[in-house]
Amino acid sequence: METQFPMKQILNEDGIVVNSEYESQMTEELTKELYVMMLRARMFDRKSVNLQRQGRIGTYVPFEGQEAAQVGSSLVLEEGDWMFPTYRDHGATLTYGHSARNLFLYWKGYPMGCVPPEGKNIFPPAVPIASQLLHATGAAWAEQMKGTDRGSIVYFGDGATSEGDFHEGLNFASVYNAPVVFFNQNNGFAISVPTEKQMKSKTIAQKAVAYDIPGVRLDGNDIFVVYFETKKAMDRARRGEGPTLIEAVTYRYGAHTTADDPSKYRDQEESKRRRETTDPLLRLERYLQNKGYFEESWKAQVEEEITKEIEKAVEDMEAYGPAEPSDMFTHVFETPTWSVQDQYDAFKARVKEEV
Ligand SMILES: Cc1ncc(C[n+]2csc(CCOP(=O)(O)OP(=O)(O)O)c2C)c(N)n1
Repeated sequence: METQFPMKQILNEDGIVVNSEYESQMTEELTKELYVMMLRARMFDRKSVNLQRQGRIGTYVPFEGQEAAQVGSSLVLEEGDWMFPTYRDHGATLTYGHSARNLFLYWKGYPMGCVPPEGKNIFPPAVPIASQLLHATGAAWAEQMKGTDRGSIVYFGDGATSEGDFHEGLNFASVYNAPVVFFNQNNGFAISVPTEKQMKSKTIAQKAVAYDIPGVRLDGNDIFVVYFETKKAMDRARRGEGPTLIEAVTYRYGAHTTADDPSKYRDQEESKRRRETTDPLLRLERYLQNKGYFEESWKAQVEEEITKEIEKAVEDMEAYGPAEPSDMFTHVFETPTWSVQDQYDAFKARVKEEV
């Protein structure tokens, strides 16, 4: 199966082009944009982890190591396309236009943190694993029925491919030829379970065969291959040729969330080695250097601008006081169902007991 679904790569770890298929489109402008967006995503992620450690936001889900997969795939979207992220995809949502302030507010417990800017079709992060594949398929199918050329991209992890919703989403999208890009980030783990303990399939891309749709396996730390192959899949969807399953092979360096300890289930030397060798940001920096596009002063200026943007977002987030815990009940339905009301009542009784 690995030979039928070989891992595509454009840029190797040393920042050298090993596949010239898209070289004419790899302009200095695009390369720098990809770099800036990846750097921004990384700085946002690191800031969020620090904010959580200082108790200024709640539990956070880091994505360091997955920047190329998230930024490269989201930068191909056009206004009106739909994005269905998980809890780990802030690099993608930020690149597509979500505000850093609202992303911080989400992790502070504010429902308004889920609200995207006007005109950006970004769904709230899906916490139930794989549920969003169905939403993405439905939205794409609706666009198809309306006769637009808009599509959906949906993000999910390797663990999500063992859920029923994954199979229902792919099957339905295949049958209805819905314009969806199923974008899998295979980061090697579903919390603490390594991919090889979770499934016997050698790749995730091969799962596309069962649904008679294209399956593509990519080096998810190579932003060029992610960008151009996602663009190809999205263009295909827009032309009415149906869904694609993309497997971006990547790695998360840190914990599953700030609430767990990766040293309990993973060799930390391995994470350290990978940071030094396969880091997506470093790889693009090497390419920029090889091309003579890179200057330290340019990087310093970009970092300064991003720092300002992030600090302003933190300041804006902190202007909001602590979130209201009852929001989790009052923002579910306009008129609560009996089960939500029951849970709310039990919550209120418990809080009273504890005060
Ligand atoms: C339906 C459902 N089952 C179980 C969980 C508990 N859970 C939270 S994260 C996670 C692992 C998900 O792994 P993966 O899909 O690979 O995504 P990753 O977190 O690695 O990005 C599980 C099982 C859940 N959130 N939803």
